Amino acid sequence: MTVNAGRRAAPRRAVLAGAAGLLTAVLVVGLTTAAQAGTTLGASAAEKGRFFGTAVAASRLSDSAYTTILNREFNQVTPENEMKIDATEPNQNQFSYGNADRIVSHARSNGMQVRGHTLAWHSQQPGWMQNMSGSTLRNAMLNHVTQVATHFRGQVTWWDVVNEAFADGSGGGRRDSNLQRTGNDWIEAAFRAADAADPNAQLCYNDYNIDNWTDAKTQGVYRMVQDFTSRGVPIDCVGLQSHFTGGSNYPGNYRTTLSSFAALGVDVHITELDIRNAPVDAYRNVTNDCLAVARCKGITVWGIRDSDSWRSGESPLLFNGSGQKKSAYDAVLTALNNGTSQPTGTPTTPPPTTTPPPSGSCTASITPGTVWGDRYNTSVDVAGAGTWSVVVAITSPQKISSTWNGSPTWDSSGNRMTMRSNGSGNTFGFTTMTNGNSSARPQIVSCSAG
Ligand code: G2I
Repeated sequence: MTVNAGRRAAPRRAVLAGAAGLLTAVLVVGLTTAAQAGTTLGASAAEKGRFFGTAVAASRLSDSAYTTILNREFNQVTPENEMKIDATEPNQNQFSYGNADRIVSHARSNGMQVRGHTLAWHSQQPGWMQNMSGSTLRNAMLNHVTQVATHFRGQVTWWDVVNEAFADGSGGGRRDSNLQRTGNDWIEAAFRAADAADPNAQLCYNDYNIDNWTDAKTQGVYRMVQDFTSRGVPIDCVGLQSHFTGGSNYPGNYRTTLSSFAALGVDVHITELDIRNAPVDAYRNVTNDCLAVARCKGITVWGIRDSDSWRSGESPLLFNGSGQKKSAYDAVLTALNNGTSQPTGTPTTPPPTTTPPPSGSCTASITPGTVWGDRYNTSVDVAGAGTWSVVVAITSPQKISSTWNGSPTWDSSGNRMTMRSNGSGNTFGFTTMTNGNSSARPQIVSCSAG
């Protein structure tokens, strides 16, 4: 754990120093022309020690209406497609950085930080990579990570090292892909290669549908990050893409998800925010949730105007096609201006490796135990409270057959167990009979203190 924290201490200082610089600039402006402070998304976020960014397409940099908004409102950019594998290595070992370099250059000359997106992904692979497998693919992937992270060394603040590696659905496991088939350690191998190529970049895992804390996919990513931080795999941050649509709405427990990841000792970023029809409430809630979590360092929207969006038909962004601010823009800016400040003036104090959970709640994390043919063990560690009750959901027809170090009660379906502390410490465990379903795994529903 401390290996991880120590390794990332220097880049973290660099990021905060950058934010502090922005803050200083904003404060100086504020002293001279007070009306300027907090009147744009980027300036207001910087006052709170955070970034507010957008995805940028190189093809739009020649559109002055676009760059006017970009330069005025945002202090962070993510190239929307230009750093993907098919763009940067279209032929094996022939690297192509023109469009990505144009975005980086624009960003840096306008004081914006850059998020690199993305070094390793099952999608947008060039044809030569799609046809590879095994150690040939593993080596090609690692070479790609090394080459690209080296090219942008010193220019990219954060890298989405690995993107979208977990499966949707109930299992909480990895997505099948050619990369996954090279071995389960492909993700940590990519992080180690990125770390070696650019030790000062902040290294992130990025995914969608990891917004709802009780979803199996969220829990699966959480367990991976927990495993990485405990073993010293170099990871600094988790990106929640947060593409909210009718089928994947803003969840009421979003803040719990942010704070739970943060409690693992990583920063959290909202990396690709867009919301169908741009409802004011959801945009406000997302902003407030980020501001409520000290390690939520910033928000990136996935495009500037609705017409720039990958799903423009849903009008999910903060500016309309004419570049005018929408109601959601006002809601976000107001939330930013009213929000919690980050201690940007003291950037050298490292943040704690665990963040206290919100009062009245606690954090429960699952560690898988021994698996037999017909049953398996699970243990749960509770942090943030001395006395607690944890609700665990089981997937029928699985059934919990025995428990230890806690006092269980059951709901009428038998699929939910509430485990209360009984003075035996902060770790409890149980055995689950698979009853024919060997893939489902228990999920934490909630953790309440007291
Ligand atoms: O799908 C939305 C996002 C989900 N998370 C990862 C992001 O990287 C992803 O972004 C989208 C871009 O917004 C799209 O612009 O990723 C798509 C696939 O990479 C992008 O679409 C691609 C089209 O598939 C290509 O046909 C097209 O040439 O955009 C390219 C450039 O317009």
